[in-house]
Amino acid sequence: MTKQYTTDSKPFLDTGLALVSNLPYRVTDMTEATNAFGRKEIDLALHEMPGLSSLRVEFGAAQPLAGAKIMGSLHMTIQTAVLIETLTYLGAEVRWVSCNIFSTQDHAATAVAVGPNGTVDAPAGVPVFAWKGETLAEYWWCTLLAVLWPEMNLILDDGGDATMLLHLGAELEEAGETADPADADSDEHRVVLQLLKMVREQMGDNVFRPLVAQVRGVSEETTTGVHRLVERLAAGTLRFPAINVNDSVTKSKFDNMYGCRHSLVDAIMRATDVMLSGKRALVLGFGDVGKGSVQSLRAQQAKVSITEIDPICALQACMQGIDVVRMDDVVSKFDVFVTATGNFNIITAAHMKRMKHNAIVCNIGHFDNEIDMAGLEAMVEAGELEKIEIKPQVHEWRFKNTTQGPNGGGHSIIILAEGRLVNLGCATGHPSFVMSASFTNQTLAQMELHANAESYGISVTTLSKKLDEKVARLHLDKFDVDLTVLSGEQASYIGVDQMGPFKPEAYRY
Ligand code: NAD
Ligand code: 3DD
Repeated sequence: MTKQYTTDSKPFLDTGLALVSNLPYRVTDMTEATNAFGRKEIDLALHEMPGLSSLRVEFGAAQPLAGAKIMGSLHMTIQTAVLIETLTYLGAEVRWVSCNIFSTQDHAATAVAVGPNGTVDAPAGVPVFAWKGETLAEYWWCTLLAVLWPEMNLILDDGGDATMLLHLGAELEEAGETADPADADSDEHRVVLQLLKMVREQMGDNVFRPLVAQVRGVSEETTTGVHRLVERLAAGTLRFPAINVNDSVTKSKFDNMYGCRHSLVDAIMRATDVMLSGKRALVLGFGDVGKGSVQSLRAQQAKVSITEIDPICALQACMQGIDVVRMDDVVSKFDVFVTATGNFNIITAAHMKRMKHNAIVCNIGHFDNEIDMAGLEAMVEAGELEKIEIKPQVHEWRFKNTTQGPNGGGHSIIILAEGRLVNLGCATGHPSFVMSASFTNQTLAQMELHANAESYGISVTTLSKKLDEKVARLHLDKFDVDLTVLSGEQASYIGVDQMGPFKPEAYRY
């Protein structure tokens, strides 16, 4: 039973939402029509997610996640709904939020809250706190509500926001300090500090330490989240073991690459209807996501170049006939810009001042700081720039003092999803099949943590290659694949077991 928190606490900032409450869920639209739409799409998605459906068949009877209480912070999409209902099918209790203010598909959130056997009048699903178009204050209110779960013992994270909130809260309590919003270095950081300050004022100074102490481990979905975990591990501040799901080959070499290949142009087309053929497109960063993004744009016959810092990735681009350029040299000549670095300040306000009229700017990396949105907001404050909403998640930013616009006047640029990941802000993200591979890894990681977390110590590890190959096998049947089977002699000749693993740990696919 969830501990009864006070429900008369003051609202958090301008959300109108009591800081702590016993709300069983909060979604935008609890109606029959929305629930039916969500449920239908979940059913369709499951057919395209063979890895998850196979795990349900293989492990359903054994209930391997019985006793697991999983708090999830991952884009609340139809595909995530199938993941959630796989975790509960295997015995887990789950509470869920999205990890991005624009990525929730509201019909997915509604259907998850109602559940397969509930109704909108008597929801019997999973506590979910997510809706498309959350403010930052609402986003962090949702995340707090999901972690204020004393029984929580596992986390499933995407980008590390849930892990960060728990760690920061516990660190402040241990230091006997109250968060000071004046210490913030960004609008979002300020909201987090205001949240922590209000928790301290309304709930005391021993809220996060017990919660962290309960958490046995976290499985992390994405590159940037893994980077934050590795940073904490190196600093000696990580408080529970982590499984790095991103670096399962069947995650990052599929989701990050082929998922973005599908969903990048889907998002740009839905947002702008601009013809990409023949346009000059610049993808900044040529890692897994950048490679998929280049393929996505090239498939539309755009003329694609990249920027890179890494000579190996740059050489890979050259081998594919892709120009490697510097942003400063080309910014005034290109039509479309896509950041995919996981780094920050990749496209600055100064860059955007120099862009062509109506250049399209978007980010497919995890956080919005790849594009200097704060710098643009400052220019709006200073009266140098006007922000005009064309439609939700599509804005014209009109410069007042430039001359490359119509009739020598100010030019505009079109920024998608306010610099947040464009494929989930302006479209529905990756399709089900590729997310099935990612989420099969997530489910296996949660099962592993639930069974053996204490054996890991404080660490950041990946799943075994045997499990990675299992995930691949679970998806091959969709393609009528006939794998060749090694003979015993061949297996010993190349030094592998007949049924795998077929590659050494260091193999790069
Ligand atoms: P990656 O590390 O494989 O690739 C990032 C690349 O950017 C690297 O090659 C790096 O050398 C390069 N880079 C870093 N700083 C740069 C700079 N200043 N200029 C040019 N290049 C630079 O990471 P990835 O797996 O491709 O992920 C990239 C980002 O996308 C991460 O934030 C990740 O979390 C996110 N991601 C998003 C989605 C999505 O659906 N939108 C899916 C998976 C991952
Ligand atoms: N991501 C992309 N499409 C998604 C979808 N349809 N549902 C949930 C999450 C989705 C983001 C993932 O690629 C995540 O693994 C990441 O960001 O790495």
